[in-house]
Amino acid sequence: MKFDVLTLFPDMFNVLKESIIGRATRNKQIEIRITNIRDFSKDKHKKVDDTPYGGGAGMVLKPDVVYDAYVSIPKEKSAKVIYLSPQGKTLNQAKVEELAKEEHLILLCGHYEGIDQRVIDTIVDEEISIGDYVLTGGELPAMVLMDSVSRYVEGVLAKESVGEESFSEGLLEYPQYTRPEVFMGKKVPEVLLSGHHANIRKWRKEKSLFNTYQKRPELLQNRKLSEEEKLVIQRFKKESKEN
Ligand code: 4GO
Repeated sequence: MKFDVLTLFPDMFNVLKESIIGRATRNKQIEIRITNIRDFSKDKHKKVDDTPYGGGAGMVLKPDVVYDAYVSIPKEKSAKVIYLSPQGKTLNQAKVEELAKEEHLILLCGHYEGIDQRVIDTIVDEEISIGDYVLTGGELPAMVLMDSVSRYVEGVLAKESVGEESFSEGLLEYPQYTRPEVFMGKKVPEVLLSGHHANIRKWRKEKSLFNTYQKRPELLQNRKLSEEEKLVIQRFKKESKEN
């Protein structure tokens, strides 16, 4: 997976040198290249923005500077250009999986009041938002997107850890425990010490369903439930009425 980022704040992306994404970059499983939009200013003062036509507060990124930065990126026709913006479709796990199928993503990060609409209309294939709130720039959303997508790239995570976690089946994660066996008087659930793999699978599945039912019931609405899952949820409902 190749990521290109267009930004005015390249140093913000140093975050991605840490941990799993840093390792994936060094292992060449993913490639992250950062282009500083300011390098494409034609101005002797390296100006990249200007006041908005029609008036109003703040500054707008100039279309020609953003366009020249975009053109400088070596790319195939298949490269997909994403603008991180509150106006975009909200990123979720299904969207992450879809983006992971791409070979090359170009992430455009705005700042200030945004980018001249004409260059957005010219180069952007898709607008994506990481949630319904406004940020000072598209850099954090771009990093969120790269992190979530990179998890699906072959070799970035240990085998099997991709499919098993929260949302992979449209459900929340089951609780995890590690040593010590007793912590502040609380014991690890007995079944996890039993070595009985079928029972452990069943317990985890029920905990996933219960977590989802309790914390994010709307996720169950958007998911096809098996007959067995429906029965388990019926039981939760009955138990919650009894207590
Ligand atoms: C993206 C960009 C929020 C998001 C942004 C989001 N705020 N929710 N701000 O994903 C153009 C100038 C957009 C600042 C940018």
